[in-house]
Parts: sequence; C-alpha cells; structure tokens
Amino acid sequence: MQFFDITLKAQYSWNRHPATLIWALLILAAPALAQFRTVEQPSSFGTADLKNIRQGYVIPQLVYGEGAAWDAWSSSFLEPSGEEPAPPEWTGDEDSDMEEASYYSSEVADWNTMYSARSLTDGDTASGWSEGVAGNGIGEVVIARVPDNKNIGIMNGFQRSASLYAKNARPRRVRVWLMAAESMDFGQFDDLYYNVKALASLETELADRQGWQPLPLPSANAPPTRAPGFDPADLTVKWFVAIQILSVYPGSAWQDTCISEIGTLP
Ligand SMILES: [Ca+2]
Repeated sequence: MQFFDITLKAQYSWNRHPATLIWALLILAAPALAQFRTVEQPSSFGTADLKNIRQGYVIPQLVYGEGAAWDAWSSSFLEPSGEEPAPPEWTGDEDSDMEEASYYSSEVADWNTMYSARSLTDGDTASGWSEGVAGNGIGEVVIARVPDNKNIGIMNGFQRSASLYAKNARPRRVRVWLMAAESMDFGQFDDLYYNVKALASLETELADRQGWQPLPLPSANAPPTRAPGFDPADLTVKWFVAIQILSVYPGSAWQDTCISEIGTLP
C-alpha cells in the first residue's frame, strides 16, 4: 500500500542512521503526519486484458484512488497533454517538505490521469476519458463506478466545448456490461473493490449529441457487496458499468474516442 511508504522509509533509514529513530517515532505517533504519502504514478496507462471482458470475467481489484490506481479501470487511456505541474520549492524543513512532496505527487497523479476513467465520474462535464491506442479505439473498454443499476446516463464524447466535441470521436455502438463487486474495503485514502464480476451485457447505439442521454443497462442480480464493519442487513450491491466501443462517430480532427461522464441521470 502506498500510504505505508513513508513509514517504511523511516524505518529503513533508522536501521542505517539510528539518530533518525526519533523522527520515525514521530511519524508513527502523529496522525496528522500519517496522511502524507507519495502517490504512485500510472505506468501502463491502462490494462489491455480488459478487452477480453466476457460473462463471468473478474477484475481482482479496483481502487477508487489516485495515479496508478486508474490503470486498472480501462484497457487504455490517453497520456496527459499540456504542461506537467512544476515541483514545489523545497525549504529544507523535513516537515513541510514532506507535506509539499505529498501534495505534489497527488497533483502530478491527477495530471497524469486527466484522460483516465477517473474523469468519467468526477462530476465535471469538461473532463473525460479518452482511449489511448492508435486509431479510434474499437474494442477498448472503460469502467465506471455507478451508484445504482438503474437510471444511469452517459455524456458521450468530450463535452468541454462544442468544438472539442466535434473534433474528438464519440462512441456509437457499444456493449454495456453490468458488473458488481464481491467485497470492498475502506482504505485511508481509497475505496477498494474486490472481484468485480461481469454479470450481463447488452448492445446499444448511443446518440451523437451533447448533454446526458440514458444508458440502457442489462438486468442482473448480485448478492450485496461485503464490507467490513457493516451489518449484513445494511449491505448494498456496489455496481460498475463497463463500456466496450464497437463503432464510433469519427472526430473531425483526432482519432481519440472520449466519454465525459457516466452516472445517475440528472
Ligand atoms: Ca468528467
């Protein structure tokens, strides 16, 4: 887990430099410091195997977190564009530098994942997922966590502006999978979902227009998602939707197929 990095580093340096023992103990003792971590950056920009999604396909773990966590949520995503956030000015004060380093790694992770599945459920219609392969991404898959298995909608294409909507490609025919998590856990920073299984699918054609449109979902049943500390009677199913692109409305400028949001229809 990433949030143990700092503690491990402190222990490591204690072995080599006993004088830093006090520093290590401070970290372990102070809850305020425990929130600093270095976010791991995405490296693969997707998990190509998701293209093999089929009935019964299981994703062992999905983490609703930052940075590299988003590699698991789509078969590919586009690498970031624009300028990478500038590093902070280091003060030499360990306390504030550690805090700055933590914020900075988070900022860079957000930048690196601007086109990841994170942008599908960030409530921002100006951000979106984009596939990251050559061509229009036929066969690419992206997953969104959804609050329910009904009344779900999609904002097709990159909806930051009418111009960007037209320039980028929009999914046309798609296969829609309904998925559910077997169990989950609450991390210090992230929600973790285990054994997210593809239950059922249907094929549909999305409209080529801006704004929300209904996303038809197949019907499927799943047992409630187990979660620690919850009365079994209070458990609900944690649902996910996977979209596989079968065809697109081509973009006028780029072969990047985008989706801006997936969530409850407003
Ligand atoms: Ca968005």
